[in-house]
Parts: sequence; C-alpha cells; structure tokens
Amino acid sequence: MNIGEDKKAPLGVWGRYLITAALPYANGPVHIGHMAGVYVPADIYVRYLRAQKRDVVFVGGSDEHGVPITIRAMKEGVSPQQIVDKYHAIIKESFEQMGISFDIYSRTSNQVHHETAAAFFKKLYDEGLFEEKETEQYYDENAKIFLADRYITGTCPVCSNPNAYGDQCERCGSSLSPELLINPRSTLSDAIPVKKKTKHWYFPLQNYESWLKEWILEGHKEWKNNVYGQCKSWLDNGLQSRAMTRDSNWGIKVPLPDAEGKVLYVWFDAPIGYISATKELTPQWADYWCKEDTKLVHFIGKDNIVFHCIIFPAMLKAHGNFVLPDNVPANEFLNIEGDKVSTSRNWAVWVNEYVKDFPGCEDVLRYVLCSNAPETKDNDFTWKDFQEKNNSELVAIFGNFVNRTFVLMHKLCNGKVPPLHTDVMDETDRILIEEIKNAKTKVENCIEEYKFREALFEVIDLARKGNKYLQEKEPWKKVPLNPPSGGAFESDAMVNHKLIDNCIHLCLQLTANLAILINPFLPFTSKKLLHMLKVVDKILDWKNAGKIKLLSVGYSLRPPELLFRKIEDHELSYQVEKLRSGSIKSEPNNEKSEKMGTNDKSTNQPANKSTIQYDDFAKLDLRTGTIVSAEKVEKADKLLKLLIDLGFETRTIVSGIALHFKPEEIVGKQVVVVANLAPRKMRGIESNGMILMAEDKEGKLHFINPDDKINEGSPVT
Ligand code: B3M
Ligand code: ZN
Repeated sequence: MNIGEDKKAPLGVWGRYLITAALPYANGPVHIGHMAGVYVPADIYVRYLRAQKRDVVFVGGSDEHGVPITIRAMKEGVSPQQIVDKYHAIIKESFEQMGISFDIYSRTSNQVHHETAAAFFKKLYDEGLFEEKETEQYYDENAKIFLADRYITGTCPVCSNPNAYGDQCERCGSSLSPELLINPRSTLSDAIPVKKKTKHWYFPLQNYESWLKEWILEGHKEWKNNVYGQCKSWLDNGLQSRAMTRDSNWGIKVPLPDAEGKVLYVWFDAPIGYISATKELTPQWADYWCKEDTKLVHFIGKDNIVFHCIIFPAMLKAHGNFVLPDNVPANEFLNIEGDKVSTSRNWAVWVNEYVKDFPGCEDVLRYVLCSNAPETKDNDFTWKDFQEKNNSELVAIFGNFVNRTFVLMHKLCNGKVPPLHTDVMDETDRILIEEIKNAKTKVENCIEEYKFREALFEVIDLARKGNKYLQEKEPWKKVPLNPPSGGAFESDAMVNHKLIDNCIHLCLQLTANLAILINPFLPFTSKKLLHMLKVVDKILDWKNAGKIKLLSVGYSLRPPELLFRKIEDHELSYQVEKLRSGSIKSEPNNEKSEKMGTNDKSTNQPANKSTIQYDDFAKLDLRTGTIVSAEKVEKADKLLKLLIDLGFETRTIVSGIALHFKPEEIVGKQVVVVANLAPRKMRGIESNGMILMAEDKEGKLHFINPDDKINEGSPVT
C-alpha cells in the first residue's frame, strides 16, 4: 500500500506502529506543559494500541546536544556532560513515575546514536546532497564563540518580542536564523556580535520543496489544522538551505577529515535519535523503520512542527531507506494560571515536584492534563481547575460509581457477582447495555483520530451513566427484609431480589468495562480496578470492551479501594503560593531572604558559613549598579521596588529594605547586584536579582559604597 495516502485505512491494516515522543532537552526537569502536549497523549495512544494487540514500539530519550545544554552548563558552572547526566536521570524517573510507558527511553549521547547520526550525515555527504559554504556568521569576540541558535538573542522580526532566540521566537513560534534578528546580542556576554567567516554544510531544503508540497499539502490533508497550517505557510514562503553543522565541541563530530571543531546541528542529530533508540531496543529495528506498512507517528509540541514535518522528512527522503511519518499530531501550549510557562522565571509546575507533593495522584495529573489538553489551541492549567476536575469528576463521578457498586455488591449480593435474570430486564437495563457497547466505539474512534480529550470524556460519561442508572434503580430500597414465606409477598421479594441482582450485575460489568476503557488514560486506576475485580491484565484486551460478560456469575470480589481522594483547599493554596514565590521549599518565602547576611537580631553576628570552593563563588555574577528609582510596594511594609541601572540593562529588583531607608534617600546610590539570581515574583512583581548590603550588630543595614563612582555593570570579582 501507499503509505500516508490512505488515511481511512481500516483498523489493523498497518503491519506495525512506531510511535515517537519528542526528545526533551536534558537541561532541566520536565514540566506539565511537556506532559500535556506530548507525553500523556503519546502514552494514551500507545497503551490503546497495545490493548488492541497491535505491534507497537514507543521510543523516546533525552536530547543531550545543542546550545540549550551548553548554556545550562555555563549557568550551573559545570560541564555539559554533568548537566545531561543529571537531568537525563531526573527526566527518566519522572516519566516512569507518571506511567509514560516507553519501550525504551534512551539518550543522544549514547555511542549507538553517535554512530547512527554520523553515518546518516556521511551517506548524505557521500551522495553530494549537502552544499559546503563559507559564510560570515555572528561571532562574540569576548566569549570567542560563533553565535548560533540560543547563543544569540534579539528582536523577533515577526512579533517584535525583544528576547527572541537565533533559532526561534518563543513568543510567536516563528523559526528564525541569527541574521533575521533585529539588534542581535550575544546571550553569553551581551556583546554586539561581529561577523566572522566560517565553513558549514547546508542541506538544500528547497530541493525537496515540490515533493514536500505534494506529500503534505496533497497527501496529508487529514493532519490537524494547526500542523497542516504551519506546514503550508512554510512551504508557501519557500524553503532555503539550512546549515546542518555548528562550530562547537559539544555534540556529534562532523565525520569528515576537514571538520575540526564542527559538530552536527542538534536538530540534525536529535530526530535520528528515534532511529538509534529503536536500534538499541530491538534487532528488528529495521522492520519498524524501513517496511512501508509501518505507521510512524511523531508526538510533539507546536514549536517542533517544522522539524518533524519538513526538515526531518526531507532528510529521511534524501537518505531513502526510511518510512515517513503518517501523522504528527502536534499540540499547542499549556499555559499556567493565565501565564506562559517560563523555565527561566520558574513559572512552571515541575513533574518531579508534583509526584512528591501528590504521591499516588499520578493519574489525577494525567486526567487533568488530558481533559484540558491543548489539542486545538493554547489552554490554561489552573490549580483550581485541577482540584475541581479531581473532586467533581474523578471522585464524584468515576470513583463514586465504582465505590457504590462495590459497597452495594458486598451488602446486597454477599460480595459475589450476582446473576443476570433476563426475565425481569427492562428498558433501562437494555439502554445501559447499549451505552456500554457504544462507549467502546466512541472511545476507539476518538483515539484513532488523536482526539484524546473527547475520548476521555466518553469514558467519564459512561461512569456518569452508571451513576444515573443506579439512581434510577435504587437497589438499596429493594431490600426484602426477612420475607415471610408464602403468598404474594414472597414473589415480590423474589422479583426484588432479581432486580437487585440485575442492577449490581450490570454495574459490575460496567465497572470491568471502565477498567478497560480508562486503561490508556489512567493506567494506575485501571490496575486498582483489576485488583478489586480479581481479574488479570488479560481482560484489558480492547476487544473485551463493550461486552457485558466480562465477570462470571458467582465470582467473589474484593472490598472497594479508594480510587481517588479529595484534593483539599490548603493543598491548592500551597501550590499556588509555591508557583508565585518561585519555590517555597528551596527558598523560604521570606522578604528578608532578599538581602544577604540576614540573621536573628538578638545575636551579635551571624555565624560564619561553611567553606566553599572557588567554583561556587565563580557562579555568582556580581555587578555594580546604580539605583535609578525606588518606590514602596503596596501592602508590603518591608519591600521596596528598585530600578537599577546595570549599564547593559535596567533591572527591577524587589528588596526587603523598606524599614531601613526612605525611597527618596537611596536614589543615585551605587550597589553591588547579584545579577544572575533566578527571577522570582514578590507581591506580583518580578524581581531580577538581589542587592548586597551589610548588616551591623543592631540589624541596621548599610550600603557598601565604592570609593568613587564606578561604571554600571562592572563585574565585582
Ligand atoms: N529537544 C526540542 C524540545 O525539547 C527538542 C526536541 C527534539 S525531538 C527530536 O522542545
Ligand atoms: Zn516572534
């Protein structure tokens, strides 16, 4: 068959499924935006395929090259290798804890990946598919480095965001190159870059343009609107050659003799990581990558669309041996409490912290992220909504239905699956049975079309119907109390008994169905249900869904377990506060902590701190600055909002000195500023750094004044 053209291929026509999820940069932990956009949907799809008994592999791994890694290493004052080792482990663990069921979670620093990516490059090179060009590129003379990708920032030519990167604008999502930036600056030193000659290997994307147009614009009209639309606009604007190498010593060495100091561009090597990971996983890797009845699906976020829909497919096409993606169901972004996720401002909900704060609630997060997934537009995550979805949907609908069913079964049916008496079945029973069947088809159709929110809604709706059914049947009211023998009463009691049996029987079969249907979405919950129902994993086979003969009559079941607990208000306030203040645990939300040397006023002098190494000190970026304005912060009697001229920029810093100085007294004073302290919000104002002051025995604060005025921005070393 012709891959990609038959979008309505009947189920099972694909020989095998190769599912990839974007390789996160190992430069920080993953946050819930990543989960909602990429990993939760990918995992739902994969678990569904597995339940369908399809032949599927799910590959992922950490992206360990590129500027995001080297910049992070510089910020933390350690080597790139230390960065990737640290974050790869954290990310991998978070995925495991959240039940993201990769068949392999690899990393691009692995030997097999280096070999695979280098061989890929070499094949294209040998076939003459690169252009070798010497061009002038931006160079930072202070840092002695070429400024590609995130080493350079400037104003976005599309949306005027003043902090766009050399490869991409994070505000509007445009893909950029350093030359397009207005007023470019070095991220490393803030220097204005100069141009310098350097040689690189370019991949002429324009040669693949007409093929891409036909393949995507004609052949994949079924792709999501956001994906198709982005591809179309790229293709309509015309493609150009793109450098596939960089000047750096961190990455995969360009496998050519005259390429000292050159590595593969991270976006050349990273997608090949999907291939290397599959190689690592199985000797049959080539079946998945080369046989044309493989369905390859890339799960990604919207900022990765061009790389997965245009550049990587063009590379695969050029290489020639590999299948192309059948679909790339990219999601939009998930904002948090109305604001864009920002790792630098620490405006994020980190998965590794969530699992610590809400142990046993992994499925709750999966639930909230799926039911609120940014499938067609950016969406917002709020803690209030998290609580509501948990309390009024998971607890009140799903958990409640299962719990009532089990409690009633133990109370009214001796803890066993009662029989179904067809002679007393009524319309309500028949409708419920029909709903169970329909739910399977609805969920299945939605998942096949990557509409996971809708699919999950259908599952919850089935539980809702279960509750309604119980409410209508009221089996608890039908309890025949010690029926006397003989006469009409006995037959009433018999009928009541049968009605109770039927109600509980169907509710239990419905519960077994819920276990199957919810499994792709909430695997931990599904497992708990199986335990309560005393059935094995085999029941999760998708073809069992929709059936009402899953549990045998007379089979005794376990007592109910709590599936979901309520989330309390104080848990929410803690999370909201944690988000707003940066991080409660690591930095107490104490206005005093904004200045150094704060200590208990009753003691004479603070105790000496323990010895640190020079490297620890070297991480601090201390600069001189001048206070250009100062004002009181509303409703915070200790805080002043300062504007500080640092020479290269003017910063807002919120400082806990209001009890010591009047704002007008300190304007014009020079201070030493910790310029690279992570930003944090105080009373809604983002503070970008900290000023240093001395505190005397009485707890009075003093400026540490230079002998004479120094230029703003001078390093204090
Ligand atoms: N590491 C970008 C990102 O984390 C990049 C994805 C690579 S997928 C091959 O958003
Ligand atoms: Zn922009």
